[in-house]
Amino acid sequence: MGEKKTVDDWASLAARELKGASLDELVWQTPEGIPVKPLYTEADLEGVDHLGTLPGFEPFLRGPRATMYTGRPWTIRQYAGFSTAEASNAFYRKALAAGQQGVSVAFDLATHRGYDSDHPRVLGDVGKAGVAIDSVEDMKILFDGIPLEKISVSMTMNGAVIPILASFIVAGEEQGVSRAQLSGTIQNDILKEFMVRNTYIYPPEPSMRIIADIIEYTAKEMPKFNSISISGYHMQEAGATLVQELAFTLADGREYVRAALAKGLDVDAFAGRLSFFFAIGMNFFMEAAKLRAARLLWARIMDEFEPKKPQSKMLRTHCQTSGVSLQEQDPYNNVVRTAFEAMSAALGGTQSLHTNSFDEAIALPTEFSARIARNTQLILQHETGVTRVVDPLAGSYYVESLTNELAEKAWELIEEVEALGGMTKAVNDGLPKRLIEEAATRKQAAVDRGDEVIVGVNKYRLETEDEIEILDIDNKAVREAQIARIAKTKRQRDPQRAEETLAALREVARSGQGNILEAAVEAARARATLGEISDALRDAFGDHAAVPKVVKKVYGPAYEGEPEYETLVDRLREFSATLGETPRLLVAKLGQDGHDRGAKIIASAFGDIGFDVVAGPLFQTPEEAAELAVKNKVHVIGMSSLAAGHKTLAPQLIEALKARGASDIIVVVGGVIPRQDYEFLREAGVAAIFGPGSNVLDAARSVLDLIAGHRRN
Ligand code: DCA
Repeated sequence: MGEKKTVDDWASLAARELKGASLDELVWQTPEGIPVKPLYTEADLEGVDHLGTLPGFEPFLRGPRATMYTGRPWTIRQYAGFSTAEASNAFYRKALAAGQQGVSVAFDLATHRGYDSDHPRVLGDVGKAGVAIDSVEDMKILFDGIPLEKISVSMTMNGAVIPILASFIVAGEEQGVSRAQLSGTIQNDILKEFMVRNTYIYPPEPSMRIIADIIEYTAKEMPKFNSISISGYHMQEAGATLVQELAFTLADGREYVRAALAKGLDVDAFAGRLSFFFAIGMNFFMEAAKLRAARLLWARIMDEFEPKKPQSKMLRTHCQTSGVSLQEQDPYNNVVRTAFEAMSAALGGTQSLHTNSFDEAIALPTEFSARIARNTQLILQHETGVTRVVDPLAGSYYVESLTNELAEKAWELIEEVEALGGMTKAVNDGLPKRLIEEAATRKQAAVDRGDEVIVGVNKYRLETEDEIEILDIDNKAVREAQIARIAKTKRQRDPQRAEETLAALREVARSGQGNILEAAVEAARARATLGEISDALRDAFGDHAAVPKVVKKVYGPAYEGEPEYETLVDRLREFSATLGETPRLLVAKLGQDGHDRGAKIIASAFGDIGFDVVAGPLFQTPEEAAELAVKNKVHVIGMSSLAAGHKTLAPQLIEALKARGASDIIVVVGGVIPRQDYEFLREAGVAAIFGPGSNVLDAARSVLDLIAGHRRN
């Protein structure tokens, strides 16, 4: 073996291998600001004080259970919801028979935002990105034949959380399962909605009360139900670094604990049923380290509330592989991406996992793609041996060091939030949103420049892409069926009872006395609809309206001095001079789709390039967007669509412009648009389409060409 070598010996050997290049060039600066070195040794663990802890014991860094997957593997919980309750029910039953272990419901955007399917604002949204639920009747169909006393159900719902949870409780009751037997999780995490996902309804303060009421109700009545799923997932999807995801999620958690304590609850009565949800992206080791760091920090945060039960300090989490890491180009690559991400989640010690289907960058999964996604987990659990040892990465110099660095960096940010007065205040001030949007814009620039390689997108791109089969939902048929069922439910109910229970709910909301969920259960039982229950709360709380803000000078500076960027900026300047004004673009978000990462990046980058950008508010109808475009005399509307509403909404927008004599305004569409829909959109009058993976500079050049061409015609 010879004499023991030192790190200095290694450095000189490495320098020889590098033939004169500096070792520093091998250091990878991650978006988190963590310099990842080419080599980690024992020396990197000096002063790391979490080493030597054991799973099942505080601070749970090595896992919440002593035996972890050796005793019971994580739950395979695929997130799904399709058009109608009938279609979704059939899908869940098949999936459960094929190895899935828990249900996870995706609702459509109309439901998320508290609108019944017959509401005029949701024409393009019903049944599109999930299942439409309007009342207990739909909920009963959704779980028909699924034994709710055995199968745990997760529901991703935040805005309309009250009517959804109330309907679930009543559906269980009418299936013969008491609320005390119901197991599962409700997302119920509103702070991150204000930050990134935007499916809120009411302003922050009453929204926090709703959460506290749900925690109170479930603590008393539903001991097996997780009252909240405190989610960082959507932050990472919106572009957050892992440190931001970690810090803001845990800071949100702390805020919810405070809200529940303020209701007079004992911390041990509810803390064991708080759960978490993280994204797992492509940074393999760092993602696993993130979950370990999360458990460490949560135990530290919970210490402050002095719980007596160890479970109250235990972070249990669901994970989902990263949606934004999926690409439209060469889509089978996504199977590979998802498999690596799933492995990382398992190495990090997740309790439950969703693996994305490879076609999810463009549409809802087909039966085929859903099967591959589910099998990815089954193969991990049964064939790789990853479940045989608890926390197998423990002791790795690199992973332990990363765990420590992530924890330290996230703690600094958590302290920054504390200094602002906690997360509700920080969210109101806009700090988290701004930091995340800056990170997203920086990442886009890195991808556009090719600094960050995405196989099949900005490198190794195929010359021709094969078409893959995707699922298309007939939104009109779903809407008609839902409208018929709403009418039937209303015909069959006792109208007076529905009215009385809604009035009682309104009173509980207004007075601040009583529990909102408890009152809503009565209304749901009387067959008040989701829209009616949401409106009763709207009467008391009002609607939240966010003012769109756009990040400036992040994209541009990332391109400083690059000829292709400078050329475009010069071209725009010259063109503006001939045009006599700066080209103006309205970035429009139509329907109930609140995913605004793409819209924000476009607004920010186009602004830096030199366009005059009007950032439209969220949730506009096509008429409202057309009105805004005419008022601002824009040359182009860039409609961003990520929730499959484009085939309904784009033609309506073009019609609305026509009706205002503004057909000269060019309409382009960007976002998650399947290639199969391009022709339809072009025929409807859309001038250009920018699908997933579009380079922003290319898009800006095309938009400029379109305006110039338009002038000449
Ligand atoms: N030995 C003994 N018991 C175990 C072990 C083990 N090694 N591992 C798990 N268990 C038990 C748990 O204690 C739990 O029972 P309990 O509820 O009575 O405590 C049961 O098995 C289920 O395990 P758990 O780890 O809680 O897994 P899930 O029920 O799947 O819950 C959780 C995961 C993250 C807590 C939950 O909030 C969830 O399912 N979230 C999903 C959110 C979601 O789908 N979002 C979609 C976007």
